[in-house]
Amino acid sequence: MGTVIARPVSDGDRRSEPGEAAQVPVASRGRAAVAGVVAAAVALGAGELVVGAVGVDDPSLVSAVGSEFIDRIGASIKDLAIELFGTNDKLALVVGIVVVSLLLGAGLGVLARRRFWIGAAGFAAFGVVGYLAYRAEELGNDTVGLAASVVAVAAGASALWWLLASAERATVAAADMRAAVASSIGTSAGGSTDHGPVDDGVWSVGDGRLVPSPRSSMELGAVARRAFLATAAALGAGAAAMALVGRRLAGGGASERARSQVVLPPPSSEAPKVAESVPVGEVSPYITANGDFYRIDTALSIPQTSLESWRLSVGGLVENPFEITHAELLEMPSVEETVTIACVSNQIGGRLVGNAVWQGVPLSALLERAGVRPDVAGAEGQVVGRSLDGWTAGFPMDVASDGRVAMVAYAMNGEPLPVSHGFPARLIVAGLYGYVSATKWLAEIEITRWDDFDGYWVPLGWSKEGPIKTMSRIDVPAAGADLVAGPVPIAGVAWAPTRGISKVEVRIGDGRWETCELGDVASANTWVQWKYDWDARPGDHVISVRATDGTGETQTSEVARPAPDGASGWHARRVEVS
Ligand SMILES: Nc1nc2c(c(=O)[nH]1)N[C@H]1C(S)=C(S)[C@@H](COP(=O)(O)O)O[C@H]1N2
Ligand SMILES: [Mo]
Repeated sequence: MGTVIARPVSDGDRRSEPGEAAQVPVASRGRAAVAGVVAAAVALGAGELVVGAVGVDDPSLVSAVGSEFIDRIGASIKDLAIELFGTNDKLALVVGIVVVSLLLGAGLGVLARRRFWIGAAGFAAFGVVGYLAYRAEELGNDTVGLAASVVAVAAGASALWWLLASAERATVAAADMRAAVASSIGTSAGGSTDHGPVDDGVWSVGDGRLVPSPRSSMELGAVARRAFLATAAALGAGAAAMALVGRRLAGGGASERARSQVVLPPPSSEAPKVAESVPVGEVSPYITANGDFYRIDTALSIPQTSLESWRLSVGGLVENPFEITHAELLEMPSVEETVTIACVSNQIGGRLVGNAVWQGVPLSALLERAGVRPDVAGAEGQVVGRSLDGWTAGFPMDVASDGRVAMVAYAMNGEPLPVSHGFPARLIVAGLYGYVSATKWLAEIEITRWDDFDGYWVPLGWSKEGPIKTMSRIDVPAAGADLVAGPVPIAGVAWAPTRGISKVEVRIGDGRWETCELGDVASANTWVQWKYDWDARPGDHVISVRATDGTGETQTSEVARPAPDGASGWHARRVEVS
């Protein structure tokens, strides 16, 4: 009996097909890489879903890994990260972790083509890293981390298995197609005319059994490739959906719910209201709106809490350590104070500084109730704030008792503290950079000896003491602005919290220092808006600014980078006047 396909295509034949290096059909490298990427996405998505469904307020595996990264490595490159990504540094980290995971997935996919166990082992290793990071993460429940890791590994490995099988079918179909085409060219093409219903366009009879016809082999090849792509796309979409649902479930954050229940008491003393006195174009408003306030912290997942479960404990070297609830904190007499806080990482002219009205309980009231032991009441002592996620900052006891504004704040600009700014309570200490004082998501105040404890950033090379340096910033005109000759307002802000600002001067090029007009301030703890009416002449000009603090000391021209104790130097801006 004549056949259309002289040499039937079978598995046995395919193995000996010249040009096919593999002895067994394997997925192409490209498809295997795609399979690996999608499988890694499935693993990440499944992990998110488990955390969202079971853990609710626990951080995700990705964020646990990110936190570990921050604590181990990230901290030392914090300034670089802020420089590169600004306050999006956390988003950049998460994106980075996801991208690296997907790339590793691609590699595992390729390795797993012939030895699936390598892929499975790779996913298991992923899972172990995720789980260990989770255990190290203060916020995470270990059981949730274990469940998320196990499910992520199982889902990722299963997806890889499935996709590789699908990719193999595409390879097999492609080989069938090549073989079928080759053989149909090698024999009497179109032989079907002689042989009755042997070739219906889909199947041919070869050696007494059905084999794909040349045409249908091509179609089958295309079908198998499409099937692989469809499976990969569907799993990829499923991974994204799991991640989104997981994040949505987790993001129903307890703190956001708790915050909406807070009813703020009226403060026992109100902060003086200050009118915007230098309303010049884009100059920073005197009070920074909560939504515009810079955010800097190491928290990839914000620690969550409910009003019922939150406690503030005050302890350490005190006579009467105690714990208070949220309700008890809000029942205590409170103050309202306008205070400018700044980040030590703020560059000259940078935006990591803001001014807000804070309401809270004076630190002195809490320390008095606890009864600080006399041997640590002075320079020997240290006040350490510890957050719900284990971050710490410490400042000298002297600072707590020298009469400056220092409080456990629970409201910011008349609203309960926003979650990203420390809900339900944080420390605010006038005159100190945030990294040594402004503990957000406050859980504990501990009195220690100055020499016995270093806060989070100190072992990482930052100065143990962090008084805010006198600084001034030009807000208008904008950098590189094209200006027209004539009157041009120059304006900005200057700050030296606790000392206040007594004078701000600007200089055009190498000209004389000109004294600026200053706005009103609530106290020496806030920045001041300043303005100078410049009669601009055509040309290229560099505008510089410097401030003098309330003690009469003028801001140094000496340029210092933020590390280890804050940037210094005069802010300058080049403009063009035509
Ligand atoms: N728990 C916690 N509190 C923290 C930090 C942190 O990383 N974790 N960062 C501090 C730093 S470095 C600064 S500058 C301020 C910033 O406060 P903000 O984000 O409300 O502007 O918070 C401080 N409080
Ligand atoms: Mo900071």
